[in-house]
Order: sequence, then structure tokens, then C-alpha cells
Amino acid sequence: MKHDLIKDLTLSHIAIAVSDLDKAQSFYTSLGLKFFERREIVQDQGVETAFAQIDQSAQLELLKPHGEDGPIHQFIQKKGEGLHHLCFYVEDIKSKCQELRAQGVKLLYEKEKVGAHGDLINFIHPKSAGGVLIELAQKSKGDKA
Ligand code: CMX
Repeated sequence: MKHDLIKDLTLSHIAIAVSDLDKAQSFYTSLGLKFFERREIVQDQGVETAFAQIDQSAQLELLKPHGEDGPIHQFIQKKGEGLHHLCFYVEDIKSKCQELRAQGVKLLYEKEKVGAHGDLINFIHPKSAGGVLIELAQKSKGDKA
């Protein structure tokens, strides 16, 4: 069966919380993924990230705590390593968030923040999404990848 692609919502990345980036990267490399050389520290989120391309659009993001204040540190302390969130790219994050708020969906931030790659981001609380943490992102203008 052929499906029409929804251009306004594409999978950006699947994120995994890890304690050791090198170890996790080595595992996913042995699975066949190729990681970008550049790792990024996102101070605001308290994480260090490593990304690998999965297919034409989606990536795998490994998230290691940077410091002891961030959500990934807390997540690993409480639950251990594992699947952390899904991220979808949207065309216009501000209007998408307004649309969702109007439907009663709980978003974490009142105003979008700057995340990895300089993208604008917000999150849907897992309690509003059947137990799954969902990140919404709008591509930064400088990032055409
Ligand atoms: N996926 C699913 N459920 C989750 C979750 C996750 N990643 N993190 C927490 N939860 C659940 C908990 O299990 C808990 O449920 P119960 O009440 O049923 O036990 C509930 O949410 C509250 O959890 P908590 O441990 O008390 O955690 P907090 O409320 O302190 O924080 C959250 C949860 C989602 C608000 C926090 O993790 C957050 O602000 N996340 C957004 C920012 C983020 O994750 N940044 C990471 C880096 C982003 C990137 O660069 O990609």
C-alpha cells in the first residue's frame, strides 16, 4: 500500500540515554551506523551528544549527561540507560505548539529553546503522549542537513 508522505512532520532522531559515549558509539558502529565526527555539548540541556545517520532523514542521537543537573543524568539515575525520546521535525514549531496546547497537550516549555544543531525545540510531556517523551524541532536556518 502506498502512503502519502506528510511533509510537515518527519522523524528527526531517536535518542538513547547512555553513560559512556565511546562504548555506546562503538556498539552502534558495530551494528553498521556511521557517526559524525563532531560531538556537541548542549549546556542548556546538560548533555553531550553524538549523532549517526540512519536513513535519508532520520538520525540516532546518543545522549550522555554533561554535569549532574540535566534530565539525562536524572533519567539514568532513576531508570538506567535506554531509549529516551523521539524527535520529529516540524515546519513551524511555534504554530505546532500553539495547535497542540489548544488541544490540551502539555508542552514542557512556554517558549521554544535552542537545542542540538541550533534547532528550535520543545517537548511534549510523556504524560500527554502515552508515556513517550516527544521532542519537536524546527531546523535551524544554518542547518540544511
Ligand atoms: N520517557 C518516558 N517517560 C519519562 C521520561 C522519558 N524520557 N522521563 C521521565 N518520564 C516519566 C517518569 O517515568 C515519570 O512517570 P511516573 O510518574 O509514572 O513515574 C514522569 O515522567 C516524571 O518523571 P520524573 O523522573 O519525575 O522526571 P521529571 O518530571 O523531573 O522530568 C521530563 C521528566 C520529561 C520533564 C524531563 O526529563 C525533561 O525536562 N525532559 C526534556 C529535556 C530533555 O530530555 N533533554 C534531553 C536532551 C535533548 C536533546 O539534546 O536531544
